[in-house]
Amino acid sequence: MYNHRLLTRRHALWLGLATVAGMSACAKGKSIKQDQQVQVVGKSERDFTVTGETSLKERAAAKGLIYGASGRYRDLSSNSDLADHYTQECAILVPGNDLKWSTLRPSPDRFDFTKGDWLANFAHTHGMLFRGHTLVWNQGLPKWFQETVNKQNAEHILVEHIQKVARHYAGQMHSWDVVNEAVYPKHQRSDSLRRSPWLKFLGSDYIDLAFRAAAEADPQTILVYNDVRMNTDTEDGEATRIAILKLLERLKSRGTPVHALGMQAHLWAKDQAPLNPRKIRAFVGDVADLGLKIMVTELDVKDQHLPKDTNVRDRIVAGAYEDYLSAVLDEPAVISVITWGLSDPYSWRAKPQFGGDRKDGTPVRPLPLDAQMKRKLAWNAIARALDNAPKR
Ligand code: 9MR
Repeated sequence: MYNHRLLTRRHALWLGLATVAGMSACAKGKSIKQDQQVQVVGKSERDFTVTGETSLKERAAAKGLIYGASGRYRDLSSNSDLADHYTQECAILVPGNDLKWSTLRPSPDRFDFTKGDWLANFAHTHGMLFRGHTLVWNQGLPKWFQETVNKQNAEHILVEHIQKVARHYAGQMHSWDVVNEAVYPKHQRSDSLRRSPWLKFLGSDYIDLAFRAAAEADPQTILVYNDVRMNTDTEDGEATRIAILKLLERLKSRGTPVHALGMQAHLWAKDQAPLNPRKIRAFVGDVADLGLKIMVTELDVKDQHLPKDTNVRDRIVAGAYEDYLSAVLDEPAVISVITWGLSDPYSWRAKPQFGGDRKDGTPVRPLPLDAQMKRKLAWNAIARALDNAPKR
């Protein structure tokens, strides 16, 4: 059980600014008209008009929501124009890479908080919330991990890492992605968990262990289970949604301190990975019924496969943003919209190892701002979804 003081602070964090009264007035089941799958919406008749010039963070705050983006030390510390746009648009900042094991742990016995601290200070200086990503993941591990971690020492190493890192930022974090991407139905286990090193060494209890260690190290932050692949209207998407719900139910039934689900939302805008707003709306409702909040944590839209014409492409990307957000934001338990980056050239999707720029040589355009920091239709789409969201 959480004590009242902490619960109260967590309520305040949940909503940034919203009232608890607004939360409880949740219009559960408010229906979504779009029952059909999202169509490719490059047609010129779709309206992406936005009223006024207000920033995304202000539009979000007007609804009791938090808007923000991930950013990297490397980019924000070297590009003041980019940094200015973060401070204009974002109420929350997430280090995209700088709090991963690979950055924090140059060797088994050394922690390096330099980049994370720079970002925490940047957020603090500009009145932004700060959130942590991620304490436990099967990727982003340092080179020494493989030859050092084994069944005997895994628990000690995991708990020590969480204690050290979560304590270092205790009191500064809005929320922490405690465990990232633990579900993977394609690995065909009965519990649908991913066959990760942590699972191999510690069994499925590593998830509970991590949440308990994080709660002890920072009792005031929102503890998030973050995952991907739960948005598509495919067999895998359905299996992922079911497995995530089961995992969250199991954690809650054991009293494991988990407070929110993070929905990564790396969208595709492609018929191979169609969205179904009705199913997504039902899923977030089911998560809310477990007493959890929901954070959209890593939103972006892949455009590598879309037509070259920028106008057509931007309309399709914007359509995916608005369709997705309209469905998700209908649920009052959703407290944040965070894009995975803010300006196109800094997106992970522009990196060669993730497909890089497009085969036709044109740069990718998956985010709200373009390379010149101009607002694109994707920005309009997010603004519209925030403007139309019910107030928390
Ligand atoms: O955007 C991140 C990229 O720069 C890193 O190279 C990569 C590996 O650490 O991680 C990317 O971010 C991922 C996030 O941590 C978890 N969800 C999927 C994101 C995109 O791959």
